[in-house]
Amino acid sequence: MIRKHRFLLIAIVWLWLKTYIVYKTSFDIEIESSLQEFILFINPLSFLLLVFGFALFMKEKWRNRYIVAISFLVTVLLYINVMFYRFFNDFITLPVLFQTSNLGDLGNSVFELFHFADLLMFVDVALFAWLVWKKSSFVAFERVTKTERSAYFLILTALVLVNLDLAEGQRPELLTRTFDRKMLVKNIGMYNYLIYDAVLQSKTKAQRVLANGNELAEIENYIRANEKEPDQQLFGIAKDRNVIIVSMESLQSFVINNQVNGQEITPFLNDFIKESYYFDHFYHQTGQGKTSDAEFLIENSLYPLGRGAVFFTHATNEYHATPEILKNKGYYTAVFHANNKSFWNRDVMYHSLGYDRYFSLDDFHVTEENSVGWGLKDQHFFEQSVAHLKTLPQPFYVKLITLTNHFPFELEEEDRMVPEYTSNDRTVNRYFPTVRYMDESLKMFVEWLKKEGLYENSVIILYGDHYGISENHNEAMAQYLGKEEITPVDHVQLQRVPLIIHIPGVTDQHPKVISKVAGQIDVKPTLLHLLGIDTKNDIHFGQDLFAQDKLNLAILRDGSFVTKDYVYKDNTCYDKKTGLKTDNSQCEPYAEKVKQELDYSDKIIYGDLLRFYNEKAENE
Ligand code: GP9
Ligand code: MN
Repeated sequence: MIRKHRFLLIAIVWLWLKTYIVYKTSFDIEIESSLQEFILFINPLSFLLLVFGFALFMKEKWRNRYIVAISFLVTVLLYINVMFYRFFNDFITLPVLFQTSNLGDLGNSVFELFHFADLLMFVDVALFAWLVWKKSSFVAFERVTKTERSAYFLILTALVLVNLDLAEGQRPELLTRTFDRKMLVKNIGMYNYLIYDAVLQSKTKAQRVLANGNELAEIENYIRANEKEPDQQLFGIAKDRNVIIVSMESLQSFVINNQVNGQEITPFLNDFIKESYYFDHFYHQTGQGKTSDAEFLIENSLYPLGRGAVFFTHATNEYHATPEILKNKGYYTAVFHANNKSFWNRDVMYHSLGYDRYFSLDDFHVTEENSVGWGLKDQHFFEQSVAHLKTLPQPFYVKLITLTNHFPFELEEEDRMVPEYTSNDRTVNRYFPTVRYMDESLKMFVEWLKKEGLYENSVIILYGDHYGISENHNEAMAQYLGKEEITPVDHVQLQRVPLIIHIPGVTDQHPKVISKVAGQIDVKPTLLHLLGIDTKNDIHFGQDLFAQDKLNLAILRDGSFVTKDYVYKDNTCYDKKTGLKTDNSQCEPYAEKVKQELDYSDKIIYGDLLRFYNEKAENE
């Protein structure tokens, strides 16, 4: 019998082993016990048995071709995941897999991410094809009996059940709590995860149809109870001013007031902070949608999704974002970003957020000389943006998105103002000169604003969008920070990004460093209050950063959270000061709230609940 199905068995067993080898070599999957290792080992098998199993219903000629085709497709899937993981340090999900326009635009980065050894992954498929083509005796087979077929699928079913049972034992509620993708992949496997994801996706679609306005009422109650009174002195202090928001690509807080080889990394920002409100315990809360998630947080004060990029999955929802609110107050709203307009589905999403105009790639003059890495260099980007800005009706609300400080942090010699760092990690080394370059570009931007008379009557908000250095680079980061290792607490602390609020005539008189624990979710109500706009009927999860009793809390999208004294990550509570594990009861008071808040936010997005809110607002 083994002989009879030799080719099929070889293909299954080999792809199984290959997947396991790739798990161990290309992904960083933490294993804590031999049982976990065993689960990891068996988890690719059920999916492979399923997809290869269809071969048992085919005639010889088709059957062997089918085996080769499936080997190829599974390998492609595996490989896409490897590439994706190298870049995002995460496993791919269906919404992201199908936004091929984005994967195509990765361009140079893909090239960076490609290793020659990757080709080895496809050698076996070529060998299988050769066997089918040349060695028909080796791949020959006899008719499959009904009993054999039944036995095969029985084994498959048993395997799925055993796998699920073991996984559930490791992690109760595994399949209902979706935002820990690593945990899922570790337990049910990368392939099954995609099936799981597909089921979720269709559930998502159904959720919108089934949702009704009543759910919003409960959420509104929560939000009203959560709300804090704005600081009366600051409420309306920037009334009718222009708003200029800059998304600073991959900028983390650890470079602020810090040096590389004895030189300041962000001299401009360090000075600018001295004339601004600077938030030094401000966290990014993004998920897979990276820059776009940050934009989503800042302008909606809703959480992005645990899977996929909300800019892609729910771009046609009803939102009540800052640009729309300001537009209704007579502002002109525009966004500037020198990339393909469809990247992150921005062209569709910006419409839903209430933007009048999107200045994208086509609106900029981009040449070989003025580009590097992902495109137009920041300095040129700002220069050309200011030329457009001059022509806009005022007051305006604008958002500018920088690009040069993006992985793989490419920069020409002439633009390098600080040396690379020296470690054996090229990514970390190259991060510093590109940050320095962005800093210089920001300096020029502010100068140009002054020159064009656009500075005095504006509020300028600068924020870091998300981390630039992923945990794949912990070793070099530990070296840079002078630590032995990056602990879980260090890791969470590294998710801090700068937030700077600059109000000419106000913050230069009374600058302040504010150390409340906060996050991107808090920007929307804060800004609206500065502009003197009431938010008593607005749906938002953030709290005014200047409110006296603003909670010390930042909820990260993977379910981790930070309070004044504690960090909660992977079901463990840590003492922030010592970095050591502490009793879970310390984090307990927040844990329920965190879960609730993420859940409410997801409900709004999946159910497209703000469409009911808008109806209500119109009826008022
Ligand atoms: C792409 C730019 C970078 O337009 O915003 O995106 P990221 O990879 O950081 O999300
Ligand atoms: Mn980004």
